[in-house]
Amino acid sequence: MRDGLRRSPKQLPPWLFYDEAGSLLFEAITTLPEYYLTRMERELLSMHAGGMIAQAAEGHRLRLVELGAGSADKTRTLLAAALAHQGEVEYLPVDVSASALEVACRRIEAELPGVTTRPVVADYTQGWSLPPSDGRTDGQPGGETDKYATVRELLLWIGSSIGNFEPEAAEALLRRINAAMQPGYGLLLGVDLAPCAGGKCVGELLAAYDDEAGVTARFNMNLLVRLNRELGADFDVDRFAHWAEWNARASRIEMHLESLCEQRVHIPGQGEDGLTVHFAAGERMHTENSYKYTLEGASALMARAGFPVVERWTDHGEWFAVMLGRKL
Ligand code: AVJ
Repeated sequence: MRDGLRRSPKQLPPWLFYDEAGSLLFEAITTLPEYYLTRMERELLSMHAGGMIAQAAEGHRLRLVELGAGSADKTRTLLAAALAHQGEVEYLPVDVSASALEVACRRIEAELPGVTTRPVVADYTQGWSLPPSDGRTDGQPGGETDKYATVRELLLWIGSSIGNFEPEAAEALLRRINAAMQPGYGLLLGVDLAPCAGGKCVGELLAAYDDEAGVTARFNMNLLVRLNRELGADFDVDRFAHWAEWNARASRIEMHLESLCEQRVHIPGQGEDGLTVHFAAGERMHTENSYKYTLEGASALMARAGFPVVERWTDHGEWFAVMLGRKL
């Protein structure tokens, strides 16, 4: 945070949004009329879950691994389809929040008998290791009665979380994941698509990040509330405002916090670590990028990372896409 506030322009990383209040605000965002992403992805997943599972499995038993699972709300239709496919399924949600994982796993095991959950508490950008499959090792038969010879993994990275990464960083992360996978393993990626002729317009995209009810504004501003509470900073939240814009050149939505007047903010620290930050009137502090891809761009990125696309599902207007790639 200190590093980001000393930069010009000032910037803070988006993962700072997600304290308890921020996580609740994000949940509220996903139900906003303007925030089409969650709604459309959920629709694609529930409409095509059977096809996605069949295409990923190709006659093998699947186990599902999910990056940044959170409440795992949208994953349930995929798990239900996997149950229909193979009777039992192992689900390994990876998330930094142990509490979110615990709630999600308890709910899933109660609602979907046959699903065994194995939560993995980890920051997936830092690498992780998965427990072996069901006491057996990958590639081993599941027993005399198992109609599927081998186990395949399907990695879920949905919710368009990829949008928060610089495209090069997203590709590097997928490459690293790919290197740890076996041939045939799949990646199911949820991607929010860039505005285009015949698709969503910039106004509709921007509205998703600057909603009428002001929930996204509170989500953005909560960052300052958090810094005040956790670091004893003295941000006057009434002197900052939510700002969202579409950066066409970089193909991303940017969120900023705009200083409404010239002001100084103090963040206490030990000894030399205390920091006084000056804001000019109108100065913006960059808090989030949300990259939007074209279908071609997303396919090319997946292919470069070692997951050539085998199938993709989109709505008629091509607002959102779910893409399945497979390691060769
Ligand atoms: C969780 C990264 C997918 O970029 O749309 C929502 C976060 N920020 N509203 C997104 C977010 C503002 C969200 N992701």
